[in-house]
Amino acid sequence: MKKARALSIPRHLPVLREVGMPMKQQPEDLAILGGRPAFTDPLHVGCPNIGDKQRLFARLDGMLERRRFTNDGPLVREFEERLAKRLGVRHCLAVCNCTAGLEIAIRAAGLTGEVIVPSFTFVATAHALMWMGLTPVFADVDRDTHTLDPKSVERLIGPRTAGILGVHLWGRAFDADELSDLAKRHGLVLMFDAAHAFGCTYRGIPVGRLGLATVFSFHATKILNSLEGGAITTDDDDFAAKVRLLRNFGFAGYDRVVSLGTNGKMSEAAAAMGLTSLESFDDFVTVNRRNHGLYARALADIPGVRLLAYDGAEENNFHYVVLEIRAVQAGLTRDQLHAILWAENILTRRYFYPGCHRMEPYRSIFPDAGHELPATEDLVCSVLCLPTGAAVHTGDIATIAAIIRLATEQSAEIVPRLTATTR
Ligand code: T4K
Repeated sequence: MKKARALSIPRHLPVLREVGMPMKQQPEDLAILGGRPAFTDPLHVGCPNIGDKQRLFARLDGMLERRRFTNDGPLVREFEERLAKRLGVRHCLAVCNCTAGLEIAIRAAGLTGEVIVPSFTFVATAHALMWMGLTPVFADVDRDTHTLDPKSVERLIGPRTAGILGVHLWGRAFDADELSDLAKRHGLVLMFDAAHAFGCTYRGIPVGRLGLATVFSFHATKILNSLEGGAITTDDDDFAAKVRLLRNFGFAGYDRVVSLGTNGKMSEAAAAMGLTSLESFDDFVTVNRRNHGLYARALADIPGVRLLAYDGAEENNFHYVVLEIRAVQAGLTRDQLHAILWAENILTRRYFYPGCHRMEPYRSIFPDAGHELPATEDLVCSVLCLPTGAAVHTGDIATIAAIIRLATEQSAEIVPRLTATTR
C-alpha cells in the first residue's frame, strides 16, 4: 500500500490553545482593547504550503550535480509535462511568474487597443495590459460570485476593444460560456488570468482549457507554488510557438533571433519546488477544504458575516477563505473587524481594496470609473480574506471564529471604544 506522505505543517503557537487560556468572552479580552493577543506568531493569509522537503532536496541536489540551472532544463520540462497532463491541455509553458506570463500571452495574442478586465482583481492583471501598451477597461463583477459580469462587459465593448481578460477570482471559475459567446459575437480574443485557480474546474472542464490561453501563478502564496513562477496553457499550436519564442528573447536556435522577446523563463530551482508542490497538491486541497468547512460551520449564524461558498458541483482548491462583512447587520465595518483581528496577530487581508480603478495610474486616467462599478465599489469595502492553508490548525480556526463572533455580538460596546483611526 502506498504510504501517505505527511504534510509539512509549520507550528504556530496560538496562546489560547497552548496555555489553555479560555476563549475570549468579553470586549476587554480583545487585544485592541488591551487584552493579550490570541496568537504569539502572526497568522498570515498566504503562508506558503511546503510539500515533501526530502523530495525537494533530492531534486535540488540533482540540479546541482547536473549544473543545469535554467534555460529549458529537465526539471522545467518535467513540470510542464505533468501540468499539461493534469490539466488536459496540449501546451503548458512555464514562466518566471504570472505577471510576466500575462504580458507574454497578451503579446503573443497580438492584442492592441483596449482589453476589458475586472477592476476587482490583483493589480497585476491590469498592469500587465498597461505594460504591454494596451488600455485596460474596467468592467464590474457579479456581486455574488465576485467574477466578471458579462452584462457589464458587453456595455463596454467598442471599436477599440481587442479582447477580454477574465479572472477566475478566488479560484472560482465563472460563466465562461457567456463570455465566450460574447467574444465570438464581437470577434474578440478571450483569455484568462487563473492566478488563483489551479486545480479548479468549470462545468467539469479544468481551468486552463478555456479561451485562447490561461495564465496561472505559482507564487509562494498560491496553493501550488514554485517559489515564484507561473504557466501559460493553450490548445493552440501557433500561439504556443509564439509564447516559446517570446519567453526566451525570441531565440529560435543558438544564434537565430526571429522575434522580439523577453526573459520569462522559469528556473530549475523553481521547477524543483513546483514539482514537489504538485506531488502534495491533493493534500493541500484536503487541508483547505477542511479549513473552509470549519470556518463555514463556525461562522454560519453570525449576522452580517457571509462566507463565500464554492460550487459543490465543481472541483475547487478552496485556497481563499473570503468573507463579506455587512456593517449594518454585523454592527461593525469590515475595516473595524480587520483592525480587531490584526491586533490579535490574525493578519487578514483586504483583497482587492481599493480596486484597480482607484490605484495609479488608472485612477488618474479613469477618474470616474467607479460610477460604472457599483458591485466592485461595494466589495472592495466589504471583503476580508482569512488565513488558511497547511500552516493553519483547526484550533486556530475556532479561535478566529470566536473572536469574529465576540466582535460582532458585542459591537455596540466595542465600536465606540475603538480609536478614531480604526473607526
Ligand atoms: N493575477 C491575480 C489575480 C493575482 O492574484 C496575482 C497575484 C497575479 C495575477 C500575479 O501573480 P504573480 O506575478 O505574483 O505570480 C500576494 C502575492 O504576492 C501575489 O502573487 C498574489 N496575486 C496576491 C493575491 O497576494 P501581496 O502583496 O499580498 O503579498 P505579501 O508579500 O503581502 O504576501 C501575503 C502574505 O503571505 C504575507 O502577509 C506573508 C505571507 N508570506 C508571503 C510570502 C511571499 C509568507 O508567509 N511567505 C512568503 O514567502 O501579494
